[in-house]
Amino acid sequence: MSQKAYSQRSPELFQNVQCIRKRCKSGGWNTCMSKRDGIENELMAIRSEHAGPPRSIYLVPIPGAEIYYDKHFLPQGEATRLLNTLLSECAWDRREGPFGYPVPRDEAYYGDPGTQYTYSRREYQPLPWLPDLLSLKSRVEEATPPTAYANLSLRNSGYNAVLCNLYRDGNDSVGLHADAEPEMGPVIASVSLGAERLFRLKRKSGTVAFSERLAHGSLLIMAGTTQKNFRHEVPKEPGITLPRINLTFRNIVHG
Ligand SMILES: O=C(O)CCC(=O)C(=O)O
Repeated sequence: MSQKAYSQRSPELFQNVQCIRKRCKSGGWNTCMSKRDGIENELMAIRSEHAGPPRSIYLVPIPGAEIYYDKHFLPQGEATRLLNTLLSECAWDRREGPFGYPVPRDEAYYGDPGTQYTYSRREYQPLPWLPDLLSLKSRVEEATPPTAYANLSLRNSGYNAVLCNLYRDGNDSVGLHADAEPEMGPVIASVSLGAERLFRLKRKSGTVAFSERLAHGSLLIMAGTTQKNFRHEVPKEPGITLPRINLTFRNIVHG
């Protein structure tokens, strides 16, 4: 784990590590092996004490797609706090679809300057990052498996924008589509908060390749040729009365 990650996860742990490193230096790191071993053991003990549950992200085996899923990405309490904050703080907007009807969900788009893009005749201009979205972005970047980039021979450039979707209840939805605009990178990370909704990935033939109720606090990553070979949707489920927020982190680069 990087120094930055330690300092964000636990300032107290970070201070401990810094303090041990100072002791290493003052005692002559290279000359005293047994002291060094002792310090390494101490560091390992602190690491395991603070590491929390092991990461549970896994690759879902779907030929032609590259989907990673972590059902427990955010602790439940934190996910609930984030849901409530974003429900009230995002600049939710119900926009018109290509045929002049409102799309069946609210949206808000945040990102770095220059990450504007057009989808389905709607132009998305980034609002400046909300602090909660920016810190979540770092954690999503850290959780994204390096293979998502390595398999595509791509440099890991992280994410620079997030599209927030609010499904107020089961009557809101998103129809079958692929996130394959030319300016959009092929690695897309999606955090779900609130009501569990069905997320379906379908082949071009229409057969369902993946169908999962995305859990409160979960992380799903689409990479590889997923957008090329598949489309995804969140269908209407009229029985659902509670809201769901989905945050899709993207990397937008204009050529
Ligand atoms: O809500 C979801 O899980 C999917 C959102 C989505 O497909 C999108 O933002 O393009």
